[in-house]
Amino acid sequence: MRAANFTRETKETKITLFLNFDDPSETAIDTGVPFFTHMLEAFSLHGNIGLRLNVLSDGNPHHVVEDVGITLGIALKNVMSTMDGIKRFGSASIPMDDSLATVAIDAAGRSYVVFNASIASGVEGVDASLVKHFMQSLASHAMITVHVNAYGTDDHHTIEAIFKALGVALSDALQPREGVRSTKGVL
Ligand SMILES: [Mn+2]
Repeated sequence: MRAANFTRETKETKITLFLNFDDPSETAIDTGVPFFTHMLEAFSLHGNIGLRLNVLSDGNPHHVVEDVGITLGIALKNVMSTMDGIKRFGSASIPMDDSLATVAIDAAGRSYVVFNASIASGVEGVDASLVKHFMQSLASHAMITVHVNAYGTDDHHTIEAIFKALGVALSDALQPREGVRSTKGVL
């Protein structure tokens, strides 16, 4: 099964996470930051990714978003480590009214983030720098490359399109595929 559990506890947060690419019905998300919960629900639903996530925190959105990114990244790396071969590349371009987000992923052990998104002020403390920080936390712990390009006039739409595209792109990249998808012969 393409799934992994992970629990991470610091003085700022305690996060329990179950990530399951084979059963999207197993989803229950509560981060304590309503907009961020909404974003992860969009990620899960549109990516067809099961995500059970419970967060106890000091209520600081920065701590919650960063630490969920780290925990999700570790769980994702664990899922990939159980797979014999994966498609490796995944991408999605998702519109939402005025906004368009494109996310491209290379899940091959190389951690890198390029983040180009026009987000004016964000929603409920989830601003552009925090969305970027989430991607960096995720990418550095999962050892994946993530490119985000997004524009829009409504920050809610732009951020939501990014999270939907992230889910769809990730689901695409983690499709099982025979053999090692690298000219080096190893990922
Ligand atoms: Mn919404």
